[in-house]
Amino acid sequence: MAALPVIDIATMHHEPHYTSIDCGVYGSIANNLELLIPQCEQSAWSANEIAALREKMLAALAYPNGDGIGPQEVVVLAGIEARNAGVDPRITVDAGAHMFSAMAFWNCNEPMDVLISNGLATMAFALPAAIAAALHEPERPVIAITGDGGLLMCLGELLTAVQQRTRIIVIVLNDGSLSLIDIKQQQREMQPRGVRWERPDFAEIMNGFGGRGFRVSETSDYEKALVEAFREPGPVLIDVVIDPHGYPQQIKALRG
Ligand SMILES: Cc1ncc(C[n+]2csc(CCOP(=O)(O)OP(=O)(O)O)c2C)c(N)n1
Repeated sequence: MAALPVIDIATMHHEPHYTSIDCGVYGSIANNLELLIPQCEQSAWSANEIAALREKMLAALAYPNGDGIGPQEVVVLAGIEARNAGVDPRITVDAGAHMFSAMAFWNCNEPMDVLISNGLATMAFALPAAIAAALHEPERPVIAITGDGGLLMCLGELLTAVQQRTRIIVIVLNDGSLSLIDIKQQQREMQPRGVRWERPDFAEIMNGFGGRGFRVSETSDYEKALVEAFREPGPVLIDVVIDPHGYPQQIKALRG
């Protein structure tokens, strides 16, 4: 890790566990930044250097091709089909191995275009956050990107989404596992314990709640489901049976 001074800029002082702070600036972030920025030197980084670094990071995070649909493909195709449909969805992202592809490969333009529980990183965030975002701005579609474990923790909220007629698309990356924890167990050479199950059929569950559910395991079916989903006014769920084999490599690239 690089030995660099850490400046903590936050609304409130809270000692983070992942670093030690050399200097803290607390209070209104906007006001404090306004005061600080004029005192800072221009960054020595050029726009080209930043772009090259970004490309390098994305290439390192690329999800390796396998037998089925991978998480990177899930995220990238959702972006392409949104553009084809002429919409600019907000996304919400859950906690788990799927979040790395969501955060790396979704392009956004404005603050609040992507909502994630950062730091606390709680599971079962993406679906309720998507409902709240859709109620806040009903015309703008919201995509909730979640793992099957996170969705199982808040399944009843699918009914809330139906009752409230929210314009949300829940994309569940269904791998029948708490992959992030499963991988940590494997890294420690432990037996898999309490982290795997038969992949549930979330499309059936969504249909049972009165929403629209699709279950896909082929790229072409996923694309068709996305086209339908962006046409729907009410909530849709796309249950994507994914190939999780590349998660360990991706996590290694990110966390070392
Ligand atoms: C409420 C809560 N419980 C436990 C955790 C610890 N945790 C982080 S990721 C994860 C597994 C997530 O599994 P899943 O939703 O299936 O996503 P995947 O890792 O398979 O992509 C767990 C248990 C957490 N972040 N939040």
